[in-house]
Amino acid sequence: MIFDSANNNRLIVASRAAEIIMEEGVTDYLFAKKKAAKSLGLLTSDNLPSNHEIDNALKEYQNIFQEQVDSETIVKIKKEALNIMTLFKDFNPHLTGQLLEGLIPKFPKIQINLFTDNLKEVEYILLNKNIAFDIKKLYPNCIIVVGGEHPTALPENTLQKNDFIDVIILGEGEETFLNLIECIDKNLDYRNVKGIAYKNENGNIVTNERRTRITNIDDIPYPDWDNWSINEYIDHQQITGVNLGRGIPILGTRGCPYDCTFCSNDRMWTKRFIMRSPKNIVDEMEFMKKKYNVTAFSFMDSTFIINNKKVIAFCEELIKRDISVSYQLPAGTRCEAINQELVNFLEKSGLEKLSLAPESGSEEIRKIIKKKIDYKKFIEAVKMLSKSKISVGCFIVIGFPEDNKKQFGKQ
Ligand code: B12
Ligand code: SF4
Repeated sequence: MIFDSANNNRLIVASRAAEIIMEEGVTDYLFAKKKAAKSLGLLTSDNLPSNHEIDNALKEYQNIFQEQVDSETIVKIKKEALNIMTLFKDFNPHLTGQLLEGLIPKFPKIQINLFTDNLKEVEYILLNKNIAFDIKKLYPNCIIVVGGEHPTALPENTLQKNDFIDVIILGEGEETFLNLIECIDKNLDYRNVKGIAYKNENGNIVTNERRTRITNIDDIPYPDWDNWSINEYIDHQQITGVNLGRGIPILGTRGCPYDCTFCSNDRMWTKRFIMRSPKNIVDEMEFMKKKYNVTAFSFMDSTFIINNKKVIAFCEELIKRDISVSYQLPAGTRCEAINQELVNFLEKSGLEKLSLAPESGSEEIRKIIKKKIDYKKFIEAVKMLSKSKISVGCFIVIGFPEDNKKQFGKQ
């Protein structure tokens, strides 16, 4: 990615040091620096800011505080600043170890900016908009392409809000993105490519016809980990779920047949649920084990357990091949297909953790959001899983528009 973490950390420390100087009347810059770095857990020689950086941070604070006079606002701003600092502290920019300048020459014709919109506006502005902005500044003629569930669900909104985005890939990226690049490479008009949205010369948003879903998903090549810093990815535990060792994400299925009201799943994948063949999934696991010594897999599926028989066939394949790996389903799965036989297979095949997603303890809310969960079945599934070695988690959403104190009581 693009951020230079050492530099960011220095600025965070400078900012905190400036606060310490203001709050505690400290005059010794070195003392303030060390105290700030220590309180943020960033105490290495690389992270200590220069006096000049602290002066700048102080000036920024003073500018803000001169304009905002009441103490309530000051407290609010400071809290916000701390939130931002925490965000930076937690954000680990050495994920791929590539700086913007180093990344661009590798892709001279087209630049890719990959993001999921976030509820937190501040994170959005800092981490996403700036990246696109920086790329455009360096390479004004580049084409910025985004994809993923958010822009697919809301292409107009995404293009309207983000001047720097040129093209959105709607839905699955494999065919559409390739087609787009081929067009650009041959100097053809890419605006005819199926499955994209873009802004035309009059500023109007055009959404092209969507491509049909890829059905032969066994034929999709494995992720190209050779072109990615896989060891850094593993070391920084970028995977979702609990730490089970050297872990990477994997996908066993695409889509979900349900239609919960709050979920953008159907816009992304339609309601068609497709599972890879057990052999194909385990082939990838074995390949990753042999090539990169990966021993733990996090399934990123929207809902892995839909078809009881197919999941059992996957477990059987994994047990038969005996490749000594563990796996987890942290993204939330349906409970309808879970029975004792399946739990036994899941446990035997190395499943360590699974999450269910009832979303609410209130039957009324579940009805409103069309969760379609049979509560009795759900409780049975939790009981069966709890008796096994598999640890089970549940996703609960707090704050559906219809939620109130009474509903919370049922959580
Ligand atoms: C893993 C995951 C996470 C992990 C990511 C960790 C990691 N290192 O990967 C964590 C836990 C951090 C996470 C956090 C959040 N997540 Co999440 N997450 C997922 C999950 C389960 C899997 C993503 C994935 O790998 N999918 C598999 C790949 C193959 O699919 P894909 O990403 O859609 O990519 C395909 C296409 O979209 C396209 N494509 C995608 N990007 C791009 C980019 C380009 C340039 C191109 C050309 C194509 C392209 O090509 C791909 C292949 O076809 C999805 C659900 C799902 N099954 O997709 C939710 C999901 C993406 N998350 C979601 C949400 C809401 C969040 C949070 C906002 C939750 C919260 N309230 O905090 C945060 C946001 C974090 C952030 N900063 O953006 C929603 C997004 C909804 C939306 N409309 O945007 C999803 C869809 C779940 C859901 N159904 O509600 N998430
Ligand atoms: S079950 Fe999960 S993935 Fe499927 S529609 Fe509901 S929330 Fe979305």
